[in-house]
Amino acid sequence: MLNRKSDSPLKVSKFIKLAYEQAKINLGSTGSNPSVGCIVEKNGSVIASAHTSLNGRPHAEFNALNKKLDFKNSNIYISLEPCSHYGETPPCTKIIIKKKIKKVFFSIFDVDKRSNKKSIHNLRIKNILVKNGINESYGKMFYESYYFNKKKLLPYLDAKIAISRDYFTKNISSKWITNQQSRTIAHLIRSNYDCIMSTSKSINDDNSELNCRIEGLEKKSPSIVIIDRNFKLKKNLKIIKNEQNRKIYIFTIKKNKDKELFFRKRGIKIIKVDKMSSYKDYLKILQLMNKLGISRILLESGLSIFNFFLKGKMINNLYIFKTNKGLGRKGINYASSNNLKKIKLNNKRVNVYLNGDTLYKIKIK
Ligand code: AOF
Ligand code: ZN
Repeated sequence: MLNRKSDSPLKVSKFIKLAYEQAKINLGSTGSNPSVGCIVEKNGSVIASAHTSLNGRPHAEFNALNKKLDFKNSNIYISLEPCSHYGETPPCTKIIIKKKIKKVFFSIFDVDKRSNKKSIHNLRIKNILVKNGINESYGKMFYESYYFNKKKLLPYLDAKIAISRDYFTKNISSKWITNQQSRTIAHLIRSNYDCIMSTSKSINDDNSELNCRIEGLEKKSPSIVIIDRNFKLKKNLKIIKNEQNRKIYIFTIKKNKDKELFFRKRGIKIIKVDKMSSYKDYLKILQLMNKLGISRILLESGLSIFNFFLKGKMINNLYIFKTNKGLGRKGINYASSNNLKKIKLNNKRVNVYLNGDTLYKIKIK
């Protein structure tokens, strides 16, 4: 029986919230594995906490319980159902049993068929008390991209765009549209994705690095996918130096032996596809990306490809950084901003101070 007093919903929910704080640490850095967080509590005190390791292994529960501590009769709070399968690591339910944990609280079920709903039976037959569904609606939001990956076998696509008050995405006299504060928040957002997708046009124009320039988060710079239909990416770009040794992929339909050799020497992968025009072609590209282990993509590009993905209903969430000043004659767009203008921004403001700029997060799908 769950003890009413010591397991009050408020207390359980508080510890699950802490587990989510752990899960957030590696969101976007666990590949095709979900980022899970867990908290171990004994007599009201947290005795261990952990999250899924970078690239997805070891799992959160293993990281928390693989310590020389007396876990007997403690409670574990996990953001996702603990796994029950033998995969690349042994089942987390097994270590929970071995460490004599008394109660297991978790938020939502794992959609992976190998583990889905199996933990309840596996733990209860060992006399461990299990309660699921804690802070479930938050969990469904947090794991939306993971559920999407598993169901559709496609990466989850979000987009980020910076615009002036008068809806320009380019400034003829500066590389930047938004201010430094906005750019820092943009780098923080990048750290929650395992891939940034952009085009050769944007990267050639801006010589952008597309990394996380925040102290401590440098290692969280996502992989890069460059959509480069006609293989126009320049050779002398900052990104090509690849100082962080990130994975960089170029998707193209064109052959160019010289360029291929040049980029390959720098560790950049060239992926040739037959066509890059229709939604079907891009769906194939996304499927290839899924096979490469890419799970969460942030699209950062100019308006053309942005409009294409938006119209095709392929974007899930959109971050808009908007300045409070117009660019007037200094503003240019290479494609129409009408789709952007149509997006209703009321009540979509993110509560962050950006010294005059504003961030909106809009759920598109
Ligand atoms: C957990 N805790 O921290 C994570 C879990 O290939 P494997 O063996 O690593 O298994 C991958 C699956 O494990 C993944 O699809 C998901 O079901 C689960 N992820 N489970 O108990 C964790 N990341
Ligand atoms: Zn596990």
